Amino acid sequence: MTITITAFETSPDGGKGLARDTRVRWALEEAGLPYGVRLVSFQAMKEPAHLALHPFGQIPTYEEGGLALFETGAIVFHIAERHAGLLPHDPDARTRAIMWMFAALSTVEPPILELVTAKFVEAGKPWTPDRLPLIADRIRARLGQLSVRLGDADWLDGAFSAGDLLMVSVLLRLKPSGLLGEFPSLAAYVARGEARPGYQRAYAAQAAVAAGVQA
Ligand code: GTB
Repeated sequence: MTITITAFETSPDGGKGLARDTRVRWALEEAGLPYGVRLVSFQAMKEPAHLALHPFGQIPTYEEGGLALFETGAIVFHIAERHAGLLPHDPDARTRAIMWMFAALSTVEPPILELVTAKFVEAGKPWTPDRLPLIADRIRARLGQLSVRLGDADWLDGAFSAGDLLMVSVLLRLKPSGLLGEFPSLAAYVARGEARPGYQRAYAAQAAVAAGVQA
């Protein structure tokens, strides 16, 4: 069955891999699944054809036969459930990997998104200079806890899983802030994720869009 995802026609990050189609591309690469990409403009994302796929007018979306999905957590979970390589077979280990998917999206990502909002969306607001250090400290607290749990392991719970894929994807957003560098074990964890051939292929594919050379 053909898989088609959507991605920004013009990503605001200029192809640095920070838009959320990268994590879906990465999951597809880890699973060894070919996929097509439909690029959408900011205007097209708010039009009825795209809103029928994504009620919030965002990317990425995922289409496979009659199935249409939005939300990267649900998309990565769908891929991981049906293909080898992203979830362990052992039932308890599988549930723990899914737990880490939720942890990435609902516990670690929110303060990181707050930082992005404060820095870019609320850049000139009078409250922003006071808010930024508070948000940074909330992120530091989460990173500290996460680094304790990771310890000197390569991945969060045994072999690489969809939990690591989402956690690394979430942490990557912190790179420009310098906060990740304060936690060397997490910086190394992210680097291990980035070094995976599947991530490299996903990154190259989204960078090709920004460079205007998408296959
Ligand atoms: N919870 C949803 C999911 O995980 O799928 C969130 C989806 C989402 O935020 N999509 C963003 C979007 O479509 C793109 S990824 N935004 C357009 C809109 O809402 O109108 C977020 C993103 C955007 C830009 C950068 N960047 O330039 O660095 C990074 C991440």
